Amino acid sequence: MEFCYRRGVNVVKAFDIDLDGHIEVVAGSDDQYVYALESNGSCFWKFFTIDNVMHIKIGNITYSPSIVAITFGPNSVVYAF
Ligand SMILES: [Ca+2]
Repeated sequence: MEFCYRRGVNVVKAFDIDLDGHIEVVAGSDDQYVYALESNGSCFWKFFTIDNVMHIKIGNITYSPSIVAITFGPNSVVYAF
C-alpha cells in the first residue's frame, strides 16, 4: 500500500467520488496537494496546487460528484475537479 501524503493535513472530507459504493477520503495538505485516498489508505489520485490547501467541498453537481478545493495564501486559488 502506498501512502501518498507527506505533511500536515488541513481539511478532510469523505465521499464516494467515483460512485463505486466505497467511500474515498479527500484531503487538503500543507504540501500544496489535494489527495484522494481509497478506503484502505492507498492513493487514488493527487493534484499539486499553488499553495496550502485549506478548504474542500464535495457535492453532486449534474449527477456526478464534484470537488472544490481552495488554497490559502497571497494567491488564493479555487480548483474544481
Ligand atoms: Ca468510491
